[in-house]
Amino acid sequence: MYILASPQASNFVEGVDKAFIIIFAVCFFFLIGLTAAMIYFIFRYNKKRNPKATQIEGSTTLEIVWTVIPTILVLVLFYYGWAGWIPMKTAPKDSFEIDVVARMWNFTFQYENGKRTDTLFVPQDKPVKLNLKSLDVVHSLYIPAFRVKEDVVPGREKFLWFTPTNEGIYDLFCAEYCGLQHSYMINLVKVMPQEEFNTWYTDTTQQAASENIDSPTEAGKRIMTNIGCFACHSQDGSKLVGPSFKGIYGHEVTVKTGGETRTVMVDDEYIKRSIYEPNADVVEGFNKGLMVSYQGQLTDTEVEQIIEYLKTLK
Ligand code: HEC
Ligand SMILES: [Cu+2]
Repeated sequence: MYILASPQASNFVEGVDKAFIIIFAVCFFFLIGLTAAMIYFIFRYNKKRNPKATQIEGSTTLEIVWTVIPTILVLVLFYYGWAGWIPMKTAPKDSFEIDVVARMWNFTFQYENGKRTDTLFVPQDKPVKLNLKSLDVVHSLYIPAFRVKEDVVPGREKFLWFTPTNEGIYDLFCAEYCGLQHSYMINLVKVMPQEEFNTWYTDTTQQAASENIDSPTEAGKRIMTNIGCFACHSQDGSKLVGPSFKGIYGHEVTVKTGGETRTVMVDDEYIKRSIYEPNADVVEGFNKGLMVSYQGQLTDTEVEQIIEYLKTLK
């Protein structure tokens, strides 16, 4: 019973596990009971023991019993499911809000102060509300240890909330098949005591670092890792969903622009356009529409840092 062995780390664990155990117990009881009755009937009423079959005309009492008991059972199951589900539908007003952007194939977490991460950092014992947004197809955000799961649907506002109750690191998955690298949409949730979280949250040196402290190439690589470019682009020359980044800068590439095929030089301008309007120039041999625009998600400075890093991939 995986769910019982799974860590229990949010306010929803009790309600969900209770519903699960009750449903499981009822199913288990009937599985054993029906199997036992079947085996008994096979022996008791076989041809040798019961050569002459009895004709049974029907029984009102029996019919009432087997209608009333299952109805009550189903209503009990419904009640526990409902009771565990309803609190998930309204997030407390004072929730700490985090925007989640899902795309093929990663989740990015964006905080109100501008911090952006690929691990979800949350404070312990405080309600957290995730605003879910998808840029391409349907994804689903699933945190087993918190017993929460919600589809992330393009063009629709969805949310999910929870109060983490235990410090620690837990798994976070995409639970809706969303294409080739779906199984790589695995991230982590880190639950920290409030004070530690505050220190992490207000520490903007990491942010500053990506802008000026460490070298622009390092910053570029980190941004690309965090935002998930390497899910589709390799750095070693192998072809994934998109072309490899190896040796891309300064080389010529054949692209389709509109209906027209042309050869262009990969320079700053071209890369910037590839990031902001990926479908303007489509590289020959690759599919249009897979890469969605990073307009609004990556600033000009960040794009420059990405370009600096791409230049190093000879
Ligand atoms: C969902 C998969 C996917 C993700 C994620 C993705 N790309 Fe792409 N990318 C593609 C595909 C497919 C192409 C080729 C088709 C085209 O040109 O639109 C492409 C093309 C490119 C090109 C042009 C390559 C060339 O050889 O001319 C660049 C540059 C690029 N992407 C950069 C990025 C950067 C930077 C990121 C992260 C910020 C990123 N891509 C994220 C799929 C992806
Ligand atoms: Cu997904």
